[in-house]
Amino acid sequence: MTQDSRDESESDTPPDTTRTRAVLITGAGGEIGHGLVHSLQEAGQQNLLAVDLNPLDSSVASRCRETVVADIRDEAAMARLFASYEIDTVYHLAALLSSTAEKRPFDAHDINVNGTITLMRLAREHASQHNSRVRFLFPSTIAVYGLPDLPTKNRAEPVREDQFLQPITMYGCNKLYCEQVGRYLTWRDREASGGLDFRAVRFPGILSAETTPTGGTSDFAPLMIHHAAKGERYASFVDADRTIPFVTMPDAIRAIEQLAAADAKRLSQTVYNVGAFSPSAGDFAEKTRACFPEADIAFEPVAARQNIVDSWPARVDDRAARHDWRYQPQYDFDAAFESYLIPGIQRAISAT
Ligand code: VAH
Repeated sequence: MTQDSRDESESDTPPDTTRTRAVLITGAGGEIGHGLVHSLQEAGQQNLLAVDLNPLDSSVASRCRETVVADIRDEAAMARLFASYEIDTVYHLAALLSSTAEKRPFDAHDINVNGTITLMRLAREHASQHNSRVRFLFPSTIAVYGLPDLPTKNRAEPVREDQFLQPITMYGCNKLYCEQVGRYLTWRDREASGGLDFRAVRFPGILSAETTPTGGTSDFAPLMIHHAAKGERYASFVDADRTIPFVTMPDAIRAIEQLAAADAKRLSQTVYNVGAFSPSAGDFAEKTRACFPEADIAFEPVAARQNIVDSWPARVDDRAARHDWRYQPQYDFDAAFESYLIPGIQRAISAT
């Protein structure tokens, strides 16, 4: 190869600045995706690119510039989006959740790890071509924790981001590993003119008034409430005394948006806990019965699923999020029911 031809082949093609700036959301049809697409569009974000394995509801699709039905492991489909737009933010929500992942651990690894790493690589290459930082928002989870036994869990102070990182699920292992790769790449790109800016929120269980969860192990609480609202019996797969932290969907969405918007200089870490309230499954049942006196709720623990809940902290220490990017949940346990879940669920039922 001559010097000239090498120069030509290696020359940095200037980025096409006429391309539209856009935000990419994977798993856009999932529980968080639904709320996030609505919220970003209502905040004026015109150019949302939504990817999901299944066709999106019209309520989501109508708010997006482009929707793509694809598996996130389909590298060509993902690469086409990066080639067609100037993507400055990725919300990578697609994943197999904890209970499904226990049934299909190697599929979970492929989707949750290989799919995520491919997307990080594409985002990073895109950033370096555009001499920019691509913010890569990753919903992580309290499933990255693995407390050794129930007495230790019950005794523990609110758990910090660096404690008890011995997950007992494939999902927890997948998320913990991706957090580490994201942190590493962000650190590695720190002095480059373009690179990845990875940021993760470790979510607890999330309670949505609009959607019902599937495949997760925190599902016992939202399912209890949604079944009661529809007049259906529900048997919780964990016992009444079991406790993990929860947050409402609006607070979860606000959290990930706030972290996305935060000035990088204010971030002292790449991974943040967020919590709001930590009722037991029995507290959920009591509150649900107070709202729906006819509710038929039973406790029929399923050992495999209860063991997972037992390995997750009862409370998380989220002081770093509160300090660095002013995380402040609006709903406590009572307000979550009275001002968000019950009115929201009733609105959804009367609309059907
Ligand atoms: C799950 N909802 O149950 C998720 C979550 C806290 C757990 O990440 O798998």
